[in-house]
Amino acid sequence: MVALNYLTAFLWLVTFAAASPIPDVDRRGPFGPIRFPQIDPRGLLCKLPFIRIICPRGGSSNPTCSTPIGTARGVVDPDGANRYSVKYANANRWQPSTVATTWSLPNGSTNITALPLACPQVNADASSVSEDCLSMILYVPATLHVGSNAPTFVWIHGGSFFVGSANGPGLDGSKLAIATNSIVAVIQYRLGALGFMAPDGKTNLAVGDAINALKFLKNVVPSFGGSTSKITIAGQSAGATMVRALLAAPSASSLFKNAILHSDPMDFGFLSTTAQQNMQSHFNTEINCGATDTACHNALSLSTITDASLELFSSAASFEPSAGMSQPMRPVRDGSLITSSLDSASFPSMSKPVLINTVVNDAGPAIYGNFDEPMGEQMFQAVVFGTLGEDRGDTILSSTHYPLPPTVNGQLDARPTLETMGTDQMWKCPSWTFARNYIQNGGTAYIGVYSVGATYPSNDGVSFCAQNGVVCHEDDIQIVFGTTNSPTAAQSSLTTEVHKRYKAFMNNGNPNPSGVSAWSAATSSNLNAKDLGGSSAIPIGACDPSFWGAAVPYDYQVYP
Ligand SMILES: *[C@@H]1O[C@H](CO)[C@@H](O)[C@H](O)[C@H]1NC(C)=O
Ligand SMILES: CC(=O)N[C@H]1CO[C@H](CO)[C@@H](O)[C@@H]1O
Repeated sequence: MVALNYLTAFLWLVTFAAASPIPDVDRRGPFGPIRFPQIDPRGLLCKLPFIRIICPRGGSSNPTCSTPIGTARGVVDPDGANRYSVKYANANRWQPSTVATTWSLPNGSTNITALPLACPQVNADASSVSEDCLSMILYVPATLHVGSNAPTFVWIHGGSFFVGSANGPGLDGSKLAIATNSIVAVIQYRLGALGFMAPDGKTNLAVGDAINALKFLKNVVPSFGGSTSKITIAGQSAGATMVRALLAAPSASSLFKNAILHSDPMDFGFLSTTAQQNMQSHFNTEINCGATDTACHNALSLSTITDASLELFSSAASFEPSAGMSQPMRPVRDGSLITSSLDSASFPSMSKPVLINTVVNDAGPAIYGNFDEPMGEQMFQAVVFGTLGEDRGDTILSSTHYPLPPTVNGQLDARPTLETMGTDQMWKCPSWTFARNYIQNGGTAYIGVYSVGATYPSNDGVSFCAQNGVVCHEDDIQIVFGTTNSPTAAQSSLTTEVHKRYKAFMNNGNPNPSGVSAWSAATSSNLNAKDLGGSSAIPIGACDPSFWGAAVPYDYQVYP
């Protein structure tokens, strides 16, 4: 039993905590290694002599823009767009944020070139974070002017609601902004316990931050040439879960028009209030402050809070199984901000067009990052049972969906099967189930699967992800942003295609501009999943409605 628990814990731990910067640092949680990246803002890179030349120098060409809340001052980004870092909201510790009413640089800075400091998180150098972190970076093509009515693409970074920032690798929005003739806004929000675990029981502070970012944008984008009625929200991994939370928040509905989800781990529903309270009391014990003792909360050092946050991140699944392993602190179905679960059990009527994307090997980093040796059948079964429990494990193992590969030279390696299963369970099948529910409730959904990617820095240590034809979790990010280093022809071509499609989608809710192949909307009889990077039909496999979500329930069905 001990061995099983250990495996359970192993499985998804590494998965998507690594949405941002390099290098990864190993930390040992109670259940095994957790890799969290260290912050390496481009600001630091710019200090390296050999990179300096491509960084903005300031002085020669500093764009300004007059907004209703003051003059924006920016720089020309190395990749060509005008770049403005700005604080969009203020918040006291564990209080709801409020939208900024004057244009100010992030964190009291006076340096227009500097990028925002990240929100406090584990393994970050004290000088690279600030609690005053509700900032965003705007990338604006120089050709836009008041009246252009350009769309805005709001990117919400991933990182398990625990790490990450607007400065993550590949997130320079300049090329995307220019290619789509849109404003790209890369936003930050509070992470971990600071964003989700107010000791007095307030929840969803980070979701409130994202809503305030949208309110801020709605107010200022016209000054930059943006249209208030063409705001698209997009995110990857936990960032896509945030997009899902915004789709479930009636108060956010008027703030955006379309949504794009990349690799949302939809197997996890929003937390129930009971789960939240259970985790909250654990956290309050950890910080040793009374629930409403504000003086005690404010006296806590940031490292005390991030340590307690890490403790909760690592242990939540052991005492609150519904929390799961990879993003235990996440949006809560609190009945006020988030009013529906947006899963098969509860779906209000939907109207916004959505793109729902995953990548071919979303589970690659989790499986191959944890198991670097071929895996025999016994271990395979132990992992399946450890991850899914007895009932679901039995159904999986007795189905025909997940055959083991043939033995080669006397050796079996079950990892490819496990990787397919993990991708199906956490990302692909629940995303497709979501799409079916979405369209049955009135919305329009397009499903995509990225079959060409660019290895994200956090996957560099996982050799599986470097293989030809493998697209690991996060490997779509640089394709979308057009920030792949030395792209291959296939990567360039997909980036060009995606930029065309996303531009059309942002403008009219349909990713089918002329000159690209048809991407049909999902219907209840055919999801029409589009191969992004190839032209294969994407097999439905175990995402058949009778299997995942029915014969084998998702976590959100096991723990409603
Ligand atoms: C402003 O920030 C940039 C980027 O981080 C840095 O290179 C530069 O030295 C800073 N300038 C000042 C005056 O601090
Ligand atoms: C320039 C500036 O005001 N930096 C501040 C950023 O935030 C940290 C902590 O919140 C302050 O200590 C810095 O002075």
